[in-house]
Amino acid sequence: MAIYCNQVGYLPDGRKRAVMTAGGRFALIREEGASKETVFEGIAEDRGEDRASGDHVYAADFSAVTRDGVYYVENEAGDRSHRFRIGADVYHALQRDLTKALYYQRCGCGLEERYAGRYAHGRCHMEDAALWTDHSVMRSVQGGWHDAGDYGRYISPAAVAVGHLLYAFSLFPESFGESLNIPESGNGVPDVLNECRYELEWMLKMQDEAGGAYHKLTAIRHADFIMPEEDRDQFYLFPASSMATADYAASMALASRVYRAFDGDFADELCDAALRAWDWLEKNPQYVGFHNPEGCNTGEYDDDCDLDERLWAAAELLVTTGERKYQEKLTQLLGEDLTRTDFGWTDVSGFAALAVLTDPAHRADDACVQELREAVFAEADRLTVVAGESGYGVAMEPEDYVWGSNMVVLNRAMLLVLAAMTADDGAAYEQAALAQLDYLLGVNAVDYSYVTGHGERAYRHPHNRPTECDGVELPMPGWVSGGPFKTPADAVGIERIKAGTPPMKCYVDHAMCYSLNEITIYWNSPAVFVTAYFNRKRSGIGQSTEEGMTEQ
Ligand code: 9MR
Ligand code: ZN
Repeated sequence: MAIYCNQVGYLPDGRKRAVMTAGGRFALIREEGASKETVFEGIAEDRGEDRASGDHVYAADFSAVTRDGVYYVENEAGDRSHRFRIGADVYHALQRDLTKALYYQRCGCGLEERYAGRYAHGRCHMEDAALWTDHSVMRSVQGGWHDAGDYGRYISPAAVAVGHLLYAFSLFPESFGESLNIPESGNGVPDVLNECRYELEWMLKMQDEAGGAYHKLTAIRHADFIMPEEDRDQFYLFPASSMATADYAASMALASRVYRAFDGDFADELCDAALRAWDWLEKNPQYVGFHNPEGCNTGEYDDDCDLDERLWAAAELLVTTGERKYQEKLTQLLGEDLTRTDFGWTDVSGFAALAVLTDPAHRADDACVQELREAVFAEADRLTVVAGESGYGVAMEPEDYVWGSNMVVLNRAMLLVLAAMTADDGAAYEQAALAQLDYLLGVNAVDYSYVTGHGERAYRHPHNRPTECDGVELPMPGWVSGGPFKTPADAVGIERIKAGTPPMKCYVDHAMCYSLNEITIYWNSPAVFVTAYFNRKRSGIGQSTEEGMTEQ
């Protein structure tokens, strides 16, 4: 019999639920030193069969308890949940570590011990890269973040990660006061922007003469399990795609607005890069795809549709410049058969909604605003129903457990947050968003917190090359796992997970499980957005602060 809880903790004013696989009475026990006190008792609600896990589940609701402290849930049989906290600050250290994790991905520099502690390592990937189309042409493109457990660097994932982070900062700035202890800390700029700038400076180097963004910068094959500074493989710049270039235009335009208040020259440079990328898109109105050449096994990040990326670019450039031509493009693209609510690397349409609906100057046409609002509410309503029907409160159908399913969970939480911020009464959306964090942090059928170092039973073996090679027992804290995948694609996962295993249980905490347990920059970044939302100063669930919606 299991009792699954949010192992990190619950907000005093949020809904608090644990999920049990047997019914009956439960008790909430408060621990203080050696003393244990039963502070709440209830009868678990029968939630029936949960489709994604195959479990019959019961919800133990203890929302009534709001007092700070350390607790656990116990059932009639004496089974206990992991320990967790209740407190207004339960997600503070989590948000900090989720953000700091990106520092550990820095490429083209060494990680010094005073910032990286025992995860310090030497400078990596300092050699120039060759153009894939002409190996005799070399370019200096050092910098940026390693994408994931591999050492490649890819434009669409970079743009999306920076997008999540910059929106998190610009909408919830008061959640970003804490120092990350990175080299730039104390320079007067919030550390999340210092960290993003490391990626943006690299992105500035990733534009070709015509304004296109190189699709990726990788070797031909993924490196062996070696430290990054030991990887001496030749890296190549692969040709621009329309998807990468549109993501690039969008993220650079967004960044130019955010950095304007801190560094005007840098903002100008970003804006200029965005405009040159837009120019490339205008000259290349047809889809320009990317496929790995024969023999290349590094990330492909292919996508058969570039319209959502163009939509995002049009929205960001409209909000950045106010120019009519971007509105026209936005209107035209909204006439296409596109989603409007996704925040992943294949589908970035939700960013267009985010840009338009949170624009303090309301630059977009009313019709466009109306259309995006409706799309956001329709999807948020659908997700709220899906989450309500899930025994675990997660806004996922069984078929949604794809490679990197935790990204889907977090992107949906972002959409619910956007709905909460846009609605007159956002309380229900906000509670649904919070339930997604519960799932990530332990209210799931495998009893793991999917963030390293956070929770009594946090997963410990991310597929991440430095983690396997650095000789340190524990991984860096703050990494989101890709999570369950209904059709595992790596050898260990295929071997360990029996056919017919329910999707939510298709997970193994094993370092070789790259399709189940890798880390990526763009799986952490939406978690930063969601935790930053819940870490902002607020008077209660459902009450967005005014600052959230206005410009710095
Ligand atoms: O996240 C990507 C996933 O959606 C794809 O199905 C998978 C296979 O192409 O690739 C994943 O992306 C990986 C990328 O190719 C290389 N860096 C690590 C990424 C996460 O596993
Ligand atoms: Zn590197």
